[in-house]
Amino acid sequence: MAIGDFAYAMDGNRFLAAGALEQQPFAVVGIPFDGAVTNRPGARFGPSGIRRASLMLCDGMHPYFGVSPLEHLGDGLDLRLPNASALAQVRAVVEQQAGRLMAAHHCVFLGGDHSVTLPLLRAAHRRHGPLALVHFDAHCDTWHDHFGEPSGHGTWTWEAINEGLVSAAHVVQIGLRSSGERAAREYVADQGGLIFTARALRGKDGDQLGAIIGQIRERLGDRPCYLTLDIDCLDPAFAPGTGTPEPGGMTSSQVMTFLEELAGLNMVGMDCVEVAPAYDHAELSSQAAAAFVWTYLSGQVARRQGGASTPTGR
Ligand SMILES: [Mn+2]
Repeated sequence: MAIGDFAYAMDGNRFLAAGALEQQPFAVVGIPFDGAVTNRPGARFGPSGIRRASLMLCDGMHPYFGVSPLEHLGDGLDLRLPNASALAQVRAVVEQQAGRLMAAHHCVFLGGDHSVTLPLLRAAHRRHGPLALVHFDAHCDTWHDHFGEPSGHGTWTWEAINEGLVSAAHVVQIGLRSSGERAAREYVADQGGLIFTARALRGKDGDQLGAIIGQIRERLGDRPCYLTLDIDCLDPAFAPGTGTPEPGGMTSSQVMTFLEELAGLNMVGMDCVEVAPAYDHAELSSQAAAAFVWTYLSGQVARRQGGASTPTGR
């Protein structure tokens, strides 16, 4: 079997039971790769888990945005990745294939571990220039010594800033709480970006997040913005199915509030990473991921139709 002919999770399910890509403006694409994790592997099965969990969302209007993204969406199935452990080689293939898809569609990528975000940002940067970044995560991902290796799933934010893919002052990290030395934990803030730790979000939801959301909107403005959502931003009570769980995290409803209220930003793409179904219970993590992706897509469909600032639901 030649390199590039193999995919782990081509199980025939499609996100929201969407059809082929064809002329659809929006695309969901899987990246079944978990060769750069530091703890528990399994995120290569994230795309199939999230797709399976999305099936009951397929026939409904979004209750807040008043649209159904299914009519505007195709499923590009999974990227064809080399069956390799060489991270640079896998990333080069991801960047090339994702770049082609981004040229034709507004894409949401289903990881895979978080190392895939770096080539996705490289591809998005080539189209849009230096990006704003909204980054949900328990982890800062700004380490540059990855347990003795230069790169992994915990280094991509540092690499993206230092490659100039993202504008450091326009990086926003939400939900951070893992252990780590100060230089890594505070790196984004030290470079001029914004960090809202899980501790800073405790007890706040709905309107209580208004000041933070206003600060994010004001900072990011109309700059092209990429959204990356590590499912481990959620507390393990909401998302146990992930490789590197960190107790004390965000609730599903907090994340939903951010996704709804930030839908009016100039979003150019999203990924949802680190769902590892083997550690899940009752598909909680896959269900959360599917609902987050659906909400993002609904917000972007509404925005395209001119309605993200005046949703029809409540
Ligand atoms: Mn993480």
